[in-house]
Amino acid sequence: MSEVTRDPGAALARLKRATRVLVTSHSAPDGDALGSELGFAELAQALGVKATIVNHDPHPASLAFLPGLEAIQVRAELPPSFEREFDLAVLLECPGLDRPAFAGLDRLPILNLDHHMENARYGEVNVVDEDAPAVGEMVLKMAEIAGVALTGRMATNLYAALVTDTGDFRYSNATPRAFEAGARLVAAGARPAEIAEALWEQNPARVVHLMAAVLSTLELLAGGHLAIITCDRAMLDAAGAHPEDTENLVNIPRAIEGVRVAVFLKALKDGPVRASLRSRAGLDVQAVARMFGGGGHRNAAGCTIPGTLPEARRALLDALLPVVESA
Ligand SMILES: [Mn+2]
Repeated sequence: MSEVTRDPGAALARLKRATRVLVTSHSAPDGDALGSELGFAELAQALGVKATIVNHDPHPASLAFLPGLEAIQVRAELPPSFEREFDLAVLLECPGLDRPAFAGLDRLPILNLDHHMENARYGEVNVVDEDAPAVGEMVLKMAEIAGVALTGRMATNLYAALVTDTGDFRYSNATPRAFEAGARLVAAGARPAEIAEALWEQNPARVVHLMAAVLSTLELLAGGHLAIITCDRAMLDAAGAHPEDTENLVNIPRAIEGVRVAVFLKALKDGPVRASLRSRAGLDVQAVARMFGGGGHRNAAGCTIPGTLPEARRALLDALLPVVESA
């Protein structure tokens, strides 16, 4: 029997019935994934529930300032004894059970907390709110319902989740609800100027070298409405960069005048190819990502396409060009 609701109180009730929780999020974690995990883990501890964060992939350099990050376990597989160690798995920001990239998670009861439209409601308790600007905002609501006073660390982590998912309150999910949550987090000790500087103005030099190489691949198609950039293994190696350093590169072509859709193709092996899609209001790239088994939001989506880089590029363009041209 599974429960489906939008009420963060249901997540709180389920958390309180657990004693030791495994907290995780999607592979290649972003600001909402990591900020929500850290905020959630601290909330759990405040409620007397032991929380351990386990992720498949390391954090991007821009998020290294998040307080408590060093306690996150990064591992290729779940610990061998996880079924005995934990009595609940908490999946944050995961539309599908496969997103954390860990086999066997379903051997634990699952609390699914997410805001993606296509969430598959795979948990015992599923709290999915498509109107939440970030999962971090849902965790904030849980803390407020629980009456747990926010620490400066929690406020910082949840604020980072909120500003990364709303693009510093610039995207269409920057609703009154997002600003209200931001105000409460700032009142609780989050420092917007310091967080913005850490997030956007502390790039390691290798990231900027990688940016230069990736931007040199820029192509404009469909009369300048579609922009594509590409990253392959050689570029990554030449810059001394890491796979997670490609986070956010897609936002550069998205900012070109006249561009309706921006695509970032990442081919680090012979295949498959990871595609990140960004669009301007009115154009739904999630629908295109879904054609390849991916998902996301209307204006920010991703998918994995089989084949070599030229093959994946062709397949994606065949799906995307009609959408761009009809806009
Ligand atoms: Mn999110």
